[in-house]
Amino acid sequence: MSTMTGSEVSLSHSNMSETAKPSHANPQVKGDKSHGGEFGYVGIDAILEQMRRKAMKQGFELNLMVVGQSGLGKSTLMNTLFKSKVSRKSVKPDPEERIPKTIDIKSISHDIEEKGVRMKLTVIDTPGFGDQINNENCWLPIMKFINDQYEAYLQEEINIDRKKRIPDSRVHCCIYFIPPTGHCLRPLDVEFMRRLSKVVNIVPVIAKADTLTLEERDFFKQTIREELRANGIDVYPQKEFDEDAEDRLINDKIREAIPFAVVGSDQEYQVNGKRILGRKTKWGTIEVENIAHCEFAYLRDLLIRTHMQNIKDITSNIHYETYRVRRLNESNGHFSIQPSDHAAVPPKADGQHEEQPAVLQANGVPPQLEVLSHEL
Ligand SMILES: Nc1nc2c(ncn2[C@@H]2O[C@H](COP(=O)(O)OP(=O)(O)O)[C@@H](O)[C@H]2O)c(=O)[nH]1
Ligand SMILES: [Mg+2]
Repeated sequence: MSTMTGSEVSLSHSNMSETAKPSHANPQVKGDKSHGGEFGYVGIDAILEQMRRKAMKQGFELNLMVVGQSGLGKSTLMNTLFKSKVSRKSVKPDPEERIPKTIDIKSISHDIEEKGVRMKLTVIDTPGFGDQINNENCWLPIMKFINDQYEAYLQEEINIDRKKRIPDSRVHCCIYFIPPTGHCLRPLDVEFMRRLSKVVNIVPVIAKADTLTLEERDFFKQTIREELRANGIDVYPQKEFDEDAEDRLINDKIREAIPFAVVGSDQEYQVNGKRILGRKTKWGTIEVENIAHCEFAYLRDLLIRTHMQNIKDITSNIHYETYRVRRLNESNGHFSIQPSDHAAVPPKADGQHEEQPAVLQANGVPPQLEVLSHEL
């Protein structure tokens, strides 16, 4: 399994083939340095340009889910994230129907374009999470929604006549909004993240962080990190999926900084001649993209600028794969195939697979994946 991405691939300049004929090996690629006359140049690095062009043509897709109590600023933050109205403002519930029977999960897609790069962003809003008096099992409809998307993908994938590009509605990342209480996580937060972190990438954030003082914020962040650790909750970026020392270095910094204390706003203001997104108060304007004010920029960079491909790769290679193997094992329960030694999915470090069927419990690994995928 590789989570290497096009943008992360770094090919050192080729000196592999001393005998390669250089004369015709200088593809005239836009933006490429001239290698004319350079002996031994094969042009392998031009693959990057090929990948770039292919990716540009296809565009990018990201499916983000936001979860948290109403009023925590989920819609506002999504609007902030993409500086456009990508998500609807929450609607005040009608007093007659204050307790909805089910959580109504809504997806809203937007096509965004920046510097010629197209991106389809889908925000999946889960209004009403944790709003009821009894919040037991309120994670269930969300878990079901996530699994339903995996199922839809699986059904497309196992079709004999499958589409070249399977429509991807899988949830790539779930942003979980923690209320800014300054105390500790609530049992509901722990329960949700403990269960959901096994099926989806979770990025916890402290909502409305402007309500906390700097000391309160640091203390709360530290408390949350300790509680996540104590409860064996592995949020994104998961340590076990770091691929090398460089990954580990970058991701350790992120792990030390989570949960990001964010402030959202879709209002623009003029500050020192610059237009900024902010929240104007009696005592000043909070600039949401200013890292001296809040950590929104860290969240945006993680989701879009530095880790988007990795978030999608982990969804596909780990979370979806785990689901796929479980489903295929279930429907092929009568097969008695010996577990193979080489796993397609690395085992979960915490070994917590209490809700998985026995075949996964043994080693947390899909033993029959290869054989079954051929059967299909
Ligand atoms: N103080 C503060 N208020 C916020 C923040 N983000 C949103 N709000 C306000 O909180 C209210 C609810 O926001 P909304 O985005 O609709 O919350 P949702 O129900 O979670 O989608 C609105 O009045 C927002 O203007 C924030 O970061 N700080
Ligand atoms: Mg909302």
